[in-house]
Amino acid sequence: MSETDNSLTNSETIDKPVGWPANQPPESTQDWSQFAESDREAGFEISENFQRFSQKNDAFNRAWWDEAIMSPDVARFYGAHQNPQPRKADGFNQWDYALINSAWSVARDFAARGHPEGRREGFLDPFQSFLPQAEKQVELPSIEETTSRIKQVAKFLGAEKVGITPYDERWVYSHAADISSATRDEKPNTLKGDFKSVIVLAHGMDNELVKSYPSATAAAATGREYSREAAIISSLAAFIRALGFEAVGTSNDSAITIPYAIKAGMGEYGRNQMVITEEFGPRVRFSKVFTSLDLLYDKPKKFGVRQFCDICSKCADACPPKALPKGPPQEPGPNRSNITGVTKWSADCAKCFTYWTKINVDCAICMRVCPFNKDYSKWTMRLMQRLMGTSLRRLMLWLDGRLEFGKRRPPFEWWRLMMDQDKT
Ligand code: B12
Ligand code: SF4
Ligand code: SF4
Repeated sequence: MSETDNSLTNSETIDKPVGWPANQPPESTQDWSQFAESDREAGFEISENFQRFSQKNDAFNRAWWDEAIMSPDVARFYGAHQNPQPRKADGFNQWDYALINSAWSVARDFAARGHPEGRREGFLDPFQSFLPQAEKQVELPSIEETTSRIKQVAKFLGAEKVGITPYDERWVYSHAADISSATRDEKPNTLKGDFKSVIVLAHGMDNELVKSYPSATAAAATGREYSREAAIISSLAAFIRALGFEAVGTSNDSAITIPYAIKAGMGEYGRNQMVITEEFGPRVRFSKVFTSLDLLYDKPKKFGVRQFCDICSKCADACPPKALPKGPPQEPGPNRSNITGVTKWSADCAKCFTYWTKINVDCAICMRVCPFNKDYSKWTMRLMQRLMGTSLRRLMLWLDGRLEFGKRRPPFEWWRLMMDQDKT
């Protein structure tokens, strides 16, 4: 990891937030003040309290060591792949669990291949590359052409959207969580390299399935993207390594994704804790490749999400355990599962994850009900999104409710889609 040389000139001239980054720890490898201007552009509010986040404290890992989250339901939830325990309810029968577990299987195979060495790729550890980094570096064309070739390959490999942002150490987990320890103890983060850029890839989730959240049927939409991500991100990292540059593919592991996605121009942050994109709304997942390649960077993209969220609370109202915030962005967040020193909408993730373990499947009601969750292949929906970014936003919010967008569809209807299409 290295400092980038343009940063110091910027930091001298920029009016930095008071006290920030006076907290920069001595072991950091970058001058964090270089990000002050782009933070402002992206709408990030970071205070002198800022601290990097340890993965041991996220809700998934806390469930292994923190009594506030631990319960017999957690073991049942984590065991649902091998031992799904289907029930009669629509969306939770054997067909539904077969679907979710099949959709997850490639991601789980990737995750499991490193278990003997104490690695859980894609969740706690970055993907290993079996293609060696070429000893001779390829001759690069202009930075514009190099960037466009990388984006072209990412799309060819299956990414639906690609954005690039500078490597920013602040979002890299201070520590990873160790799968070899029963209490998910901290271990050094193995994401290491002389990184300059982070390539963020977006993977749209299946619209028809997301309509039926929460259910095991709908949760296949999440599993399918983790499985696809694993293949796409590993292949993109392998491509860059074959050109002779460092590249590490990561999914949920290694670093917090959302700040990179926002800076890479994927979309805006919403009250539901997700990046809302113009193409898929919040119905999208992200993966990232860290690389030593110098590339052209994208800019944050704003289209009225912040202003819309200020007048909307559909996600917070619909959340069964009331895990989402209703007021303006705040700092600090509700508990140790929130990063310190960032003013933002923060969820009570212990409540969220505890709800998942009770229903024995992941939830995404807050994604389904969001008025930005629409099918943007239709021009009418694109028009609605446009109007949501104007002073007509209150009318659009009312219309969204009136037309019952975001209403849950019974999961059994998804199983009949093909039959219904064949009849017409
Ligand atoms: C752990 C985790 C969870 C956990 C616990 C979170 C926690 N705080 O412990 C729980 C169970 C809550 C969860 C639930 C969901 N998750 Co989740 N989750 C993650 C994961 C793996 C790590 C995030 C993390 O480290 N959080 C710990 C600290 C940092 O949390 P925090 O301070 O509250 O910050 C949150 C946000 O405020 C934001 N954030 C963090 N730093 C900053 C800084 C700035 C400036 C801003 C603006 C935002 C921001 O990101 C954090 C997301 O948890 C990420 C992938 C990744 N590596 O980032 C996916 C991720 C955030 N999840 C995702 C999704 C979609 C979901 C769900 C809808 C589930 C589903 N079926 O897919 C729900 C939504 C719940 C909700 N409304 O929050 C997506 C979001 C995609 C998007 N469109 O933005 C991600 C990026 C995974 C992916 N592969 O794409 N998740
Ligand atoms: S995923 Fe479900 S439980 Fe978690 S915040 Fe969203 S609506 Fe609430
Ligand atoms: S449901 Fe409303 S408040 Fe929540 S993220 Fe979507 S637009 Fe924002």
